Amino acid sequence: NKILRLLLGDQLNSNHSWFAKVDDSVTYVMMEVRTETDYALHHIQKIVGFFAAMRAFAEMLQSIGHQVIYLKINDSNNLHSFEANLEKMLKISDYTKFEYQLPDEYRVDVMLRNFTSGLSIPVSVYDSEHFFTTRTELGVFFQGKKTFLMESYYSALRKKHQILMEGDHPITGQWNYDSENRKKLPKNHKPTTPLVFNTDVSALMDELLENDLKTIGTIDAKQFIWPINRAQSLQLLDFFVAECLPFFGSYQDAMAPNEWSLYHSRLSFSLNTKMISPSEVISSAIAEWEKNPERIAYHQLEGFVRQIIGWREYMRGIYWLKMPEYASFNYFDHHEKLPDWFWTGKTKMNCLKDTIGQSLNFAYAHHIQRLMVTGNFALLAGVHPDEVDAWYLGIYIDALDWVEITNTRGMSQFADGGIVGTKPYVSSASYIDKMSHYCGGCYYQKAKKVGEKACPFNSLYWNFYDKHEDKLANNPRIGMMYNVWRKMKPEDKTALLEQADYYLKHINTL
Ligand code: FAD
Ligand code: DLZ
Ligand code: SF4
Repeated sequence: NKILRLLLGDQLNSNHSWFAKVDDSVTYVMMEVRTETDYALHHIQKIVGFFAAMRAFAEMLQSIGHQVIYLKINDSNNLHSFEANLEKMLKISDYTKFEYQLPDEYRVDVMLRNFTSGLSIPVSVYDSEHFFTTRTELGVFFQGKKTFLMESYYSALRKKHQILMEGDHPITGQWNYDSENRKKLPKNHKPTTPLVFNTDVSALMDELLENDLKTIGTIDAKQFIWPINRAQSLQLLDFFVAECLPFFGSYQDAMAPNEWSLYHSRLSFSLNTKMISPSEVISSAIAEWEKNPERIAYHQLEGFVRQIIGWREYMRGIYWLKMPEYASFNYFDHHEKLPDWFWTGKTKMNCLKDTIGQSLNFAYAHHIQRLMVTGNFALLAGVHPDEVDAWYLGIYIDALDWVEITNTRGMSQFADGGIVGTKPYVSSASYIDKMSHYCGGCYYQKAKKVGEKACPFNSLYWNFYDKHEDKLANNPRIGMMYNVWRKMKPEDKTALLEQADYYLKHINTL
């Protein structure tokens, strides 16, 4: 008996039952391959983060006695795709069985199903033992329903897993604390300094430099900021619950210049690679709240639990229910290109300069920056969802198709016509100003709609509604905006549309 087990770069779950005992008949294989580095124009920190974490995981497995074959990016025998490497390994060795864990990505799932269907040895597929829900659970839950409300899935999962529950009721009697969770950062409030790791990854960086990899963004390879193993991931979790959780809910939608992390956990990379599990993240947050209820108000905790039990599991369920069609949805039939400055951050719009700038520097932006700054602008500018997806998939350290596409194409671009969101997340300057300290330092004037230095968000916002009236006017959550638009003086409307047209024609100079 000789088993070959594949481990993908986002399957670094040391608590998986595969690793419960050392078995000499099992060989694990991990590989750094160009098909994975090149499926998007990646941030250098994403590639380094994945490779460093994969290497650390392989070393950890070897140190406790497991047999691991690890193909590095520069190994001369590396054929640079999962299938090609596997095919060769299975040909030259006498493995009697091939095993893999369910991948999170549709593309890899199809590839592995096709690949294994041609094998002459038995194949077994295992769960990745990470998520609260299975791939199909959401589909079953919403069967026969017209809408897919995150809120109802979230409460069902809270009940099923008895998280912050007393029987069938939420412990405080209330599910939702959104009204307490949308505060601007007070002036002169200095958020906690983010914990970063300063790991020296320069040897790995040198290997990457020998390749012709095309990447974006900056890196300090002597002081790599992201967690690359379970111990660092747990350290980040401890830091989060101690320092950030007390403020998480209140300021989860807030934005401020040069504050790249605020009270966010930055656990998405550790979670998506499975170095830590959603269940231990939730348990740790709840335990801290139980220890310090006077320091951590309940709504701060619930706001965080909702992201993980709610949004994360929900997005995964939608992905598996709606793929592969989801990847081609384009509800508004948008076809524009992303402005050039999405790749450089060189724009006079302060909110976009800051958000794109920090994305290039840290491979990270928090949720509201992704949704209401870059996503909002791309939607107002009519950019093709393929372009928007490719940008998000490349630039963020936590970006994996299953959670990137549902958030980008779905929640942020409304390209799914309203599966994950009930209305498009677009705004004029007033929302950005309400939630951030960006507008004060901007070249553009937030209150100005037309003319010199008018904030582009203002005219683009009305232009979007005007252009898509047929698709949006009947939406009960937006009808009100059309009343305002229809009552506007015709000359004001024309001026707004002309302003928007001018900005769209000169988009690269904004
Ligand atoms: P926190 O604010 O600390 O939240 C805690 C955790 O909750 C996160 O680590 C994440 O696991 C989960 N979470 C929060 N919001 C969501 C959400 N909407 N969907 C799924 N999980 C959520 N998240 C990714 O993990 N990968 C992506 O590629 C990704 N792309 C996005 C693209 C767009 C356009 C938008 C609007 C959101 C995207 N998100 C993505 C969701 C969210 O922005 C990130 O999970 C979050 O910013 C990660 O930072 P954090 O760990 O500090 O999160
Ligand atoms: C993101 C990523 C990158 C950049 N490189 C690799 C790699 O070389 N080898 C690998 O196994 N995984 C990598 N990953 C993560 C994969 O994209 C991810 O495992 C699959 O998409 C399945 O979700
Ligand atoms: Fe962004 Fe407009 Fe505010 Fe400038 S004025 S920061 S462009 S919203």
